[in-house]
Amino acid sequence: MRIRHRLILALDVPEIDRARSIAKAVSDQTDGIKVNWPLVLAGGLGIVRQLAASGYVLCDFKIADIPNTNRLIVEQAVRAGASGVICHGFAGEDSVRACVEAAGKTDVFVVTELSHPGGQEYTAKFAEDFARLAVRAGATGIIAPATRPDRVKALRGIVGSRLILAPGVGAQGGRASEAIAAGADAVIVGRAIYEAKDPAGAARGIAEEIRSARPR
Ligand code: O7M
Repeated sequence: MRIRHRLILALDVPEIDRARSIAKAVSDQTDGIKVNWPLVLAGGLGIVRQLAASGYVLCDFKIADIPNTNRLIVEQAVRAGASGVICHGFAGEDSVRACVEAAGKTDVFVVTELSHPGGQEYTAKFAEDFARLAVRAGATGIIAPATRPDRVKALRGIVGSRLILAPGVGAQGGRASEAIAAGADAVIVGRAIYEAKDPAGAARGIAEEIRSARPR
């Protein structure tokens, strides 16, 4: 993944036309579009294909099954043109390795500690293990919570130069500048952009805040 703006749009917009127009409006402020179940369940994998025609699409299917099923899911995402996929670490090393093998040149990111309050109940207890697992399995990077910059910093110490993408900015209370200053390579932002009256303006504002935290 090529990081320039340090900003990825979480396009959790189940109205296909609106989703397409928001993606287009913010394309020059973002490094890619993260597509999750709300959009894929509404639009099918065809929407991944369409978005992939004009940029980096990260399929956030939070894959967490046995290795064979993981492989089959990743193959579908790759066939649809995804440049990256996201899997969970809790299904175990063999399951993550199956994703990495099936992905080939496609990026794989492993979720460590979820950004919402419930993420502290279980995932936080194993976040370091998941980060180590991601490194061992040859993943591209990890997902770490922008809502807890101290955790981003701790996980950076484990993953070295692998990428850290941090969701939880805006609607969940995290600040882009703090996540980036703590060591995230990019933030993932959904509602603060797609629910704004002017999504392009909102994306520009976040991109500016990021530049102030870590100038290019
Ligand atoms: O900015 P939001 O809160 O509207 O959206 C955040 C997006 O990031 C949304 O698509 C979530 O599914 C995702 N996300 C989290 O919010 N927290 C996490 O810990 C992990 C993710 C994620 O992207 O995992 C890959």
